[in-house]
Amino acid sequence: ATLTACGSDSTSSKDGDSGGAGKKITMGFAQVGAESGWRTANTKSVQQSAKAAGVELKFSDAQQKQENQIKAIRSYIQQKVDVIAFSPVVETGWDAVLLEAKRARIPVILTDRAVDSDDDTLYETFLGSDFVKEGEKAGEWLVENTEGPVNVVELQGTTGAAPAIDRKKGFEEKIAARPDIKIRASQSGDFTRSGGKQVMEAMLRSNPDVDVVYAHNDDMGLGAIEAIKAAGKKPGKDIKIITVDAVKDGMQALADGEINYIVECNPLLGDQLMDLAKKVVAGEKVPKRVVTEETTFTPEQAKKALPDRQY
Ligand code: GZL
Repeated sequence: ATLTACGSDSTSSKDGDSGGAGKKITMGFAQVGAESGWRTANTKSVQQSAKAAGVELKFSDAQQKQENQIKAIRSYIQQKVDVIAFSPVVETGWDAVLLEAKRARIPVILTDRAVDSDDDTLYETFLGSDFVKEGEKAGEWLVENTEGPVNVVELQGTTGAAPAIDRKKGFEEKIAARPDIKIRASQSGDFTRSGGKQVMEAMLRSNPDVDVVYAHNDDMGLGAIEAIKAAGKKPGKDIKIITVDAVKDGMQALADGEINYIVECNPLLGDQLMDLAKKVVAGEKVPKRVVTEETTFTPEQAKKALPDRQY
């Protein structure tokens, strides 16, 4: 019988089906961190799907530091895993380590976030959302649901991260249709609740007449709600809030009327990732880009969807 990474006989593999006669594959996954509800849900999805797919998973949390992700990828190369998957915390600075993986003949799958490398032979496929489209959906809602001058403050995601760059891009493209919608301040809250709260406190002091907050994720939007309440204003009423993700806490605030609109970003990438990994290891052709399905939510839709939300 073929020995698996843990040295046991693959036919007796304890974690689900090892895919018939196929060898049980080992995946090295370098996760960004645990900065948000979205990330927690994404981690759970990867771990549960690996178990269900009979994939041996080596997992690391980089605490949002690129050097930790690079270290983790290097260790997976040394351990000679069958496939490496990761969500690049920022877009730049990956070519060297991805070249090492290529030389070691270990295929790489990008999940969730993208790299800006010109050499797309450095990864087999990129599975994740279209962040520009997410920003466009947020901008479209604002254009269609406000009249007259609108002062916006923007809570950006992690500086240099694909979702932060692209959600800003898509939003700005759409609000260009309304010159009376102006972004008065824009700063990174690093995708965290505390970051969103701190930045919003400062923004409220310098922009007392702010009408709308556009937060690149629910967690920063929830932090902004705390700051808005502390300033004696009603979130969702005095100051409207648009966020991205649609994790449970965000959807609850939406149902409660403290957030006005959420653009969904689906973290449940695990099953698709394991399917792509098995194909890639088997040498099968896979699409270079797999875009995740996702929607948008109003308060009414959130009330209906909340009971069934998995995360
Ligand atoms: C988006 C993902 C972002 C989420 C944030 O796919 O990379 O990172 O929107 C998370 O909540 O921190």
